[in-house]
Amino acid sequence: MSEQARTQSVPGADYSSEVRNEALVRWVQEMADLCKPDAVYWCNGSQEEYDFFTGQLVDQGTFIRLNPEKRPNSFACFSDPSDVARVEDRTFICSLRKEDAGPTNNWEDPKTMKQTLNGLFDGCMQGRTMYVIPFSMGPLGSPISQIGVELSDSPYVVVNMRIMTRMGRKVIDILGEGDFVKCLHSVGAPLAPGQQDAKWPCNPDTKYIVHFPEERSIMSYGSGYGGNALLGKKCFALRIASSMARQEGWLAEHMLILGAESPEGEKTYLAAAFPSACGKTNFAMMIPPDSLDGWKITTVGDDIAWIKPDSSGQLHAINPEAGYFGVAPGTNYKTNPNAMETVKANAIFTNVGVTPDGDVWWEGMSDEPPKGTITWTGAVYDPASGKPVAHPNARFTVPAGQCPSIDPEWENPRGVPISAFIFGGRRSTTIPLVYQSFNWSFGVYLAATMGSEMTAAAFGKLGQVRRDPFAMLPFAGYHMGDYFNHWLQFGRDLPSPPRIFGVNWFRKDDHGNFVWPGFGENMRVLKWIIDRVKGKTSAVESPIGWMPHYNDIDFKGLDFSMRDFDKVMEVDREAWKEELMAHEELFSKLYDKLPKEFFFMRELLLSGLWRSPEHWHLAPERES
Ligand code: TSX
Ligand code: MN
Repeated sequence: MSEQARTQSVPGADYSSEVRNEALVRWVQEMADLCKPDAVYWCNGSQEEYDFFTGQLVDQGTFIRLNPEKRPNSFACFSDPSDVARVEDRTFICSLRKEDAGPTNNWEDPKTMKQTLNGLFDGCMQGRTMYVIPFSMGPLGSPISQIGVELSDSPYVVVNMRIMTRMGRKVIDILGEGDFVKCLHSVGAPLAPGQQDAKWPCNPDTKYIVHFPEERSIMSYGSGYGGNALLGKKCFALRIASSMARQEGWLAEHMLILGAESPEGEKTYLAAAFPSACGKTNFAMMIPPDSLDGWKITTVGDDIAWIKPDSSGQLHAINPEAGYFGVAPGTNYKTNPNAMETVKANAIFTNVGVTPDGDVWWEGMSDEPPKGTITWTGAVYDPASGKPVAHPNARFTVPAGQCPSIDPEWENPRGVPISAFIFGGRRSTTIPLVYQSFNWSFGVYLAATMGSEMTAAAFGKLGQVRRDPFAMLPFAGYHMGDYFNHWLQFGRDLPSPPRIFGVNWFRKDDHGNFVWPGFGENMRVLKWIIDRVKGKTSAVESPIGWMPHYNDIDFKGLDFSMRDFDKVMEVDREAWKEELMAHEELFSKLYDKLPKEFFFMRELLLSGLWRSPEHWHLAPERES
């Protein structure tokens, strides 16, 4: 590459000559030699730079500038129809030993994989610019934060990374001569001289999302979408970080973090894991009902938590992200008013519809799209077609600080103290609204065996339960059995580990109707959880854990009878025997590394189910 091509073609001073980190400079040079871009640009992270790249994406036809009166400083774009989601079957954990990746991850020998990838990356950026994107996962300079550098040939990645992470020159200053996670990304679509670029360049035939946990690096080829391309999120903050966390004695989890403030002003922070399609972002931004006067929810994060014990053993969590990359369809002023307010400005929308007045629309935003709305495939919406306006996995990218419920401590470098963990799935039967595990070990068992019913036919059969341990199945960077053991050991090392709870907002009655109203009303369940953590309320021992009596939950202002409560809390012994037997599938898959404790806990839970139900009635104490 010529010296000429090395210079910056876009605004901002070229600071590359001032970068002191020799390993970084060398790696950028090596990757530029491999990928052969026309130019290399070091991102500084400024607003001017963001405006320049979004403007360029508009000129190229990739971005549509939305109506500034309706959606200031916001853009919409449509991806290639072949590039709409994470590609799990193309995702690899290339640890040195296959048994370290485990049976739930794709594995390839790192040497072999590097050979394949070096072939693909050779010349893959011809006709494009390689952007050097330094980013911090977590507040700048926090002891819990980690630094990465993504090299990408996609300006879409640059502008999304500016929202989703702390990005730019300031990260280089903090990095100094320290270590960073190497993230190489290409859309895999080199341009011949004079070749017209696609609006959404990608490689429709070849995609690889590859992690090298021992050397803490990531190589992603062929996709420009979401978790495939914004490498700070799933690839780094979950897959690579989970592997680092196991080695170093902390946790990198697929969890939201929220604060709950009591009417007296007492604050409790909780972390919660849910599989996809359970409304995780809605829960993180929930607005409690007025009838529970004075309770307030604040949002620290909606997707990922990095958790470390301090010297006294108290856990502290940070949200490593700086933005939300949330699913748009289904988001509206009823399901999540805070998200609707958050996306009012400075947002990037991918694969939503665009209305004739230059705003966005997606399924669930309102009953009908405005006439003449353009769908994510670029066609005028035709209700007769049966095709949706927005792709079901359409996303908004937006700065976290714009959320009205953002927690004042969300950027505290020490993190927030975590008092409890919550795990939940979408289950129409069997799993009660809320229960507290007997102890840390049973909590780990609960989380490991968590499952969710399919809402779309995309994965398996409709209504079938899919196990998604800790909501981490696609995101653990190592063997899931080792992961469970890490959780067990992590708890043993804490003087008083947080309490662990299971929840299920999705239980249905015999007519197929949801029994629990959900959404803001979930605050009533949270209140019981917090009371339990503080030792302020009673509970009854059931075969699966501790449960509230009807009277222990504050139903003030909600029409929810004791009969409703019994329905949503019922522990059907036959159904639970089947549930515990169904855990076998997961157990046999992970057998060689599954904690021994799991087999004993399952037996203990089974033995408890033989007791007659009179021993753990949930109705308030009977009057004598
Ligand atoms: O996000 C949801 N949450 C968590 C909110 C804080 N959803 C949406 C899930 C899809 C992503 C829910 N859906 C929740 C919930 O708690 N509960 C339900 C089920 C439900 C759906 C509709 C109603 C009630 C329950 N409607 C009426 O009662 C009118
Ligand atoms: Mn997620």
